[in-house]
Amino acid sequence: MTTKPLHALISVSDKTGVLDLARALHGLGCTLLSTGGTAKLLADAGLPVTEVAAHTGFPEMLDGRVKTLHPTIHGGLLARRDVSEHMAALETHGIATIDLLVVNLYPFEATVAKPACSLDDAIENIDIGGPAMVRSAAKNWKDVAVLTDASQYAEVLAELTGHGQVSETTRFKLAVAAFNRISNYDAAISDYLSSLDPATRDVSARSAFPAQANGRFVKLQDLRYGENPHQQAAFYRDLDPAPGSLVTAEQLQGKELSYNNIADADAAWECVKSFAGDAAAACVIVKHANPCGVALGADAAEAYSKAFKTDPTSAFGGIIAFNTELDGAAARLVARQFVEVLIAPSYTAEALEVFAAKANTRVLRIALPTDPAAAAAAARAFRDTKRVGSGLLIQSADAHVLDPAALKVVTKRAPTDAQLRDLMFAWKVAKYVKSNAIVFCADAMTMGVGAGQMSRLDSARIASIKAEAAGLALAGTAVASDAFFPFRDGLDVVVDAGATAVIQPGGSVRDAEVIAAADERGIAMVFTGVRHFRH
Ligand code: 93A
Repeated sequence: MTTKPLHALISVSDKTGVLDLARALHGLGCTLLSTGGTAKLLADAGLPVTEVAAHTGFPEMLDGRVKTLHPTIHGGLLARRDVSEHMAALETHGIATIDLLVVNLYPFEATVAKPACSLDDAIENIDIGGPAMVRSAAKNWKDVAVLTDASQYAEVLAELTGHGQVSETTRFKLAVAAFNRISNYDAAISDYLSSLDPATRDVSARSAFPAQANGRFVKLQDLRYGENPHQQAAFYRDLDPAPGSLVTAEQLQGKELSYNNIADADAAWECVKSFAGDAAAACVIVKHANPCGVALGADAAEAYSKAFKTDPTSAFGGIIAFNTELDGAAARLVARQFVEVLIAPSYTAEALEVFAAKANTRVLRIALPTDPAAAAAAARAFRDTKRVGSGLLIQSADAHVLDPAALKVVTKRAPTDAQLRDLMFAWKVAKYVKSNAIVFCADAMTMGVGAGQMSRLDSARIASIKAEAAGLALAGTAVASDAFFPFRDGLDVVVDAGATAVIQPGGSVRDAEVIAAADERGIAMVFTGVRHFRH
């Protein structure tokens, strides 16, 4: 790149900040070349600008489909300034170099995100000339600076103003960003088109699982190691993360997050978020991806105290999430135990002070979504993935929210209102417990959690053993089972332990046997018709 860009080509759909940029470039002595709409904007602002059509001697044609696809443009972008034959060829054909390219593309992603978008709209918003120029400029990064996003304008202008040129490092970074942008853009087009039935092309019947799955993620941070120290790892976010998701967290203090911290923090945060609107405060304590204590309370301190009581042994070194502001009183209680990660939507100054003394504790702040309906829609749209060998399993998220009206009472005894509340609470928790999940609850608090066993019977036994170890009496508790009881034995274990109400999906071939057992034992049982396996 010469000491300063002599020729800049600006062609942008999103005109944010472009006038200021063009003005500054003009002030630095750059000549300005532009496509129709952009040129008009600059000219109207009094800037001297040459239209690409005048520059190439070829009019924009085909409704703008051909604007910049011309050797005069691509020659000016692609010529290597250090290769004399390249420069001679430009000379022969009267082509001027283009040293700075500013392009953002037709808004394909935003267009197809609109529910009423037709296939024709989508197709017209596939930018061809823009990506072609971006690729040319990015390939020739040694000589050309390519800007593909308004967020890059300030840095580039600062370099040009300060040093008269864009540094090699910045040009390379810009080129990488440019190829990333093109790759994401093409992936969005590929996702969209391959979600259509080729015969009908009916945009209202797009498949959620396109013929090709293009994962697009942006690295948030490198991690010291993966699940184990001999594994390497990094943390990525979706290109367009859902509001209120873990990737939007701000770390206020503490050691670097580890791979397992992040996985557990996500489990805790997703679980605690599901209690929005259920009580003033909810607290979830997670260990090894499973909740080991969940409770609702009048305030954060009460919710935490109850959650901690479920399993004080496992809570050691846990990940603790609140769905409400953490105040000083709650912080002082939490600070009595060893906490790996603390998560809340906000903290009082007093709470932060308590943890400032515990410099290692990772404290995360995550803003709750401001629009719950939009957040629910984003949750439903979320695709859950799991690698298997050289394959990828993709499913829609388990975003099912149980409506109490959908419950089917299957026993002679119906649950009381208090039991119903506990059953609903237990069911919400069970969704976040690894299968086979058995969750005992009472008064909006987990009393025993059995997780991740190959046999439901063992999960039931473990839940009651843990309750006993924690000194919690299970008499009169409500129990959730994430999937149906295949035999009556599991039900007998939870009733023997003291449960008087059970919530489960139903659907076993032996439902009749299990219902008869529940009636025989005199408990209330409801079926949800929905299962919450979690592996
Ligand atoms: O229709 S195109 O694919 N054909 C082209 O030759 C072309 N050149 C630039 N679209 C093309 N562009 C795009 O036009 C740019 O990527 C930019 O998004 C847009 C700017 O047009 P205007 O300056 O007329 O608003």
